[in-house]
Amino acid sequence: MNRRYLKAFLVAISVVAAFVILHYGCQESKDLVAGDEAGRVYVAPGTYDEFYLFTSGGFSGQIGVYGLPSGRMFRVIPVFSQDPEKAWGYSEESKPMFMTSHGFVPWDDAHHPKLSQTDGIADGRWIFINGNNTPRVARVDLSTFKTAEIIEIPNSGGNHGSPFLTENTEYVVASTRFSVPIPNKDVPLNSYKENFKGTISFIKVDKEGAMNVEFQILVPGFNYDLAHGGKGPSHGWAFFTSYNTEQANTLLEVNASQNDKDFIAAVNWKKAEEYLAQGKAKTFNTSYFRNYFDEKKHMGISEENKSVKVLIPEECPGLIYYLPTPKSPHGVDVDPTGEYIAAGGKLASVIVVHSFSKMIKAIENKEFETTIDGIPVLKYESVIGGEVTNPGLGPLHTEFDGNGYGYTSSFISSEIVKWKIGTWEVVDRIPAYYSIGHLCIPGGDSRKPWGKYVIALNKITKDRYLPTGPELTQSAQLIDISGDKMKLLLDFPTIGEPHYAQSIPADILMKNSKKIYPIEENQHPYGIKAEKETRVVREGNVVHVYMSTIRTHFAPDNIEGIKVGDVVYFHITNLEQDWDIPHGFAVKGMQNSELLIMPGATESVVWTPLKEGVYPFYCTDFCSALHQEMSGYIRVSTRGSNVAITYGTGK
Ligand code: RUQ
Ligand code: CUA
Repeated sequence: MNRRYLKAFLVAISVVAAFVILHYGCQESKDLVAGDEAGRVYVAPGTYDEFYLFTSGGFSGQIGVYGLPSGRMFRVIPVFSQDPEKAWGYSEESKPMFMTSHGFVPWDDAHHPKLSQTDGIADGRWIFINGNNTPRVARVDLSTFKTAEIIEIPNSGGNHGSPFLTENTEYVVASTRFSVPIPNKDVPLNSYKENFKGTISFIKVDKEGAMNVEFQILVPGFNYDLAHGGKGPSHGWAFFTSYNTEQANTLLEVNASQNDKDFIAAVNWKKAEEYLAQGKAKTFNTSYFRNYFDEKKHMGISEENKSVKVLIPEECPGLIYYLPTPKSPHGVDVDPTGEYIAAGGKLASVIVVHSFSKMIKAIENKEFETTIDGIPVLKYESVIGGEVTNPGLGPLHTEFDGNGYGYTSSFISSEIVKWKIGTWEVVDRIPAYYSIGHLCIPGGDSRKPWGKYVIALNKITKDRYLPTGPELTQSAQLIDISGDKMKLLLDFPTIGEPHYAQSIPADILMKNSKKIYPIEENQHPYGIKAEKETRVVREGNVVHVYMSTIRTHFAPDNIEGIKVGDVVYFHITNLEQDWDIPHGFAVKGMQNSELLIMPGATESVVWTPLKEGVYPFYCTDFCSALHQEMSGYIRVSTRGSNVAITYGTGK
């Protein structure tokens, strides 16, 4: 072999070797790194050491996914807000998920993630979360970590008390934060007392997870704040806090803090089902959207609903009762046995714990103080199970450890207070840095808490982190609760403002995690199954590009014949069938986000070129050694040009 050939041969060999090492070697180490990053310690089922933590993004509208005990963030799941990283709300397929009766609403304020449950225990199928501002509930599929459905709530002025569940995820419940005229109409604001009403909604969830607003209950015009479903003996009931029973419509900080007690509404939803079956519900005309993502078509689908069934308490005795509760209550939390219902009175000096069995007796004995709009108000002394004294200032939320203790967050005194169920004595307290809102124990609102940790979800961090301009990070704190004394283990920052969070053993979710979308199941109307099906089709001034990606090229990667003002749809199918090999797509000057297409999926993005010229496009996800080569060109000609459509790769 002469030297020139030898050299060429060696170069060829090393290119191939480098390709093989980078291409496959890289993938291997990527898997390893992913394992390390999770701080993963494999444990036998039942003895859980590792958890997922799902935090609400608050004003970011999304869900943050963290590992525990590391506190490291793995992912942001886009829900109510557009996310250009994942083209959520930018791709043609995801846009329908943002449809509401107010049009396309690309943001919301998300407060309460809630894991689906079976027999009162988190089962790992889905996580629900509320949109507080434009009343909505979303369902995220935990096999894909992707938003699968968003349903709007009609006749609601804001969806804070949501999305809490009944024991077997029969219903997601929701209550209106702000009362409004129902149906909504143009009235003077000072006609609040006569015109404004609240609603409590029960959203049915079917086996596949599909949601439907089954019925609503029309309630007095208070502010409804939080909720929880009953469990065990109290299964069949759901509990909702209210404040502003003064019915003020201005300067609520003063005017809604007058009454000594507001109410927890206890709703007997089994009774509601009977009334529905008897045809007692009124049909209200309204408009609300249900949007769901079809995993086979890879397509969001939007439907408008035009009516909802409404029950009126006056016509439905036994449907709903009020439990007097001091003072502007916020959280309402049911203990693992289902007997105790703890209320966090923002301005109260005690944590009030109602007894479910006493409530049932009081109802049987008609121990009523009064009746409001057909809703009997039970006597406080008749329903009270106990009071935790000295709970700190501003008690908000309670979670349980399954060993007989409640843990309550106190916002003003910025601490977690641990108390014993039954004796109501405070046994421990730990400061939170700073201004704790919600708190979360893995399974801590279920029938079987996993315990081990409590996570404090803090509003303010002051001096705990490096400054980042006018706004500082929000944070969570991990606290060990396995011993008698709570022990602070770790601070970690969170995305957006964490309101509530939910946590579940990692093993339960890991085994269901989806790795790819099988290409043979891809039913996207613009999807393709193989590279030979790629094509560019002109229909007037609309151009459909059926494109494929696979390491490491696009097909087609050269396109000519596009004209200024064309509406160009890129429908890109990722033909990969390997885990964790998405490809990205971005065009210079495209007035849109990138696409990030999962293995086996099809996604579309629309572009209207405004100027003639040549436009590069490329893959945005570093997918392999030759990722930088994964690119192409589009030639855009003037509107009147007669350049024909041509396309290809490697021609
Ligand atoms: S809230 S900090 Cu929006 Cu659940 Cu209580
Ligand atoms: Cu495909 Cu980078």
